[in-house]
Amino acid sequence: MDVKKVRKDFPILDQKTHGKPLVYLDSAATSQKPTSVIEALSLYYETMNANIHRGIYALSEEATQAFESTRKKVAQFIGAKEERSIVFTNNTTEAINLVAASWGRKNVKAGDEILLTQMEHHSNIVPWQLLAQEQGARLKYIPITSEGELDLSSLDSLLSDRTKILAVTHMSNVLGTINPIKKLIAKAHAKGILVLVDGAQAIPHFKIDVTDLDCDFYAFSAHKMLGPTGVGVLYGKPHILESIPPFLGGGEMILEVHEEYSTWKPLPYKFEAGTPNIGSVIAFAKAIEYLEKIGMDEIRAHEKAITRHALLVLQELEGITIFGPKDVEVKGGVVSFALADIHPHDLGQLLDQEGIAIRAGHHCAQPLMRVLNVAATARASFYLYTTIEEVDFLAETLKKARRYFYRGF
Ligand code: 7TS
Repeated sequence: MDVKKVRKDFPILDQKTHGKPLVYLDSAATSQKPTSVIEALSLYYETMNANIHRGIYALSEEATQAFESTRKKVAQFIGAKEERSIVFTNNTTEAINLVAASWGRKNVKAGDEILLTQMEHHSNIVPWQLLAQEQGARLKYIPITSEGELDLSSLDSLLSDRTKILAVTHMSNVLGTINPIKKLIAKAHAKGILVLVDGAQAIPHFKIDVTDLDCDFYAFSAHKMLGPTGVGVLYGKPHILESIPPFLGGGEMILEVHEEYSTWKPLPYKFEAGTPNIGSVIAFAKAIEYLEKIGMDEIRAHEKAITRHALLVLQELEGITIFGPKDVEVKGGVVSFALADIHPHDLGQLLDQEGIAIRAGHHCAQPLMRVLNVAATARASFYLYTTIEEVDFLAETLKKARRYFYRGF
């Protein structure tokens, strides 16, 4: 993979911020977009804009076809056997809310348990809390080790007779930990427990095959994998999706509406109420094409090299604490850290002055922050366009920041 060549496809990376070249180290929040995606979005509005699934004219047919061809591409990309198992949502958050509301209300009752982990994003906690409060169910959490990996020593008892679902992130957005999802799924299934995987941080960075994993649900967002904002995907096993009620009601998802009741369209349309984000779904196909052209294994190898280098140079800084695993075999391109007692927000601001964009805060993982015993962390996250030079510049600038805070120069 030629990073210099890749970077030419991302026009925003040429930009200056505060007069300095932009060093974008916040891809875990959202990735940048290649020209092919940006152009597809504007081409849609220039040449194809029409509502879908209803027009009988050519323009609408064309838009419908393009929209549905993205569904096919998504299914192929994640190894789903059937296109009807791919539901478009607005984002990962909505995909998880769909499962918690539609599957949850039907299957989770008073006294039942929902198993999460201590490293979940709020998107994979709050929907379950809403469900648990409504149904009188209980939330339990798989703890983490001091290295930031899941502590599976008590898994057998946590997967209890009352557990209905295990909802777990494939990769932590704070620690970078890549969880042993396949093993967790097998363990849960052996006890008849369903598994939802929050794949928001995984699918942009390495090859996923939902059929091989045998997960029941897999949720992710297009905007973290080179696609536009406003598009998410819920993969669900068709027989499970068939068995649960719609999430949102309205146009596009019905067969017939009577005064007192309605009937639903078949999958996946039952779960796609209202006009979707048509142009962005269509442009999302170009993001997948881009990832496939480079190759997910190449992307993973590049990010491993970048992360290994980042761990090496950051660990040399006096007073640094790095949260999460140090072994890139179980860690993606996310490095959270604290530098002495400098507040992460101050660090973020100082880095911004030098053109470096990192994230500082609780990263929508407040329960994890409590486990780590910090209010916030600074976080650098990488993608296929990140260079070794950028990581070196981050380390150098952090060194400067430390001097500035402690010696005033
Ligand atoms: N799950 C994980 C693991 C995430 O990292 C995020 C977003 C979400 C769910 C929610 O995705 P959304 O597209 O629905 O918003 N994570 C981050 C982040 O780390 N910084 O900003 C957003």
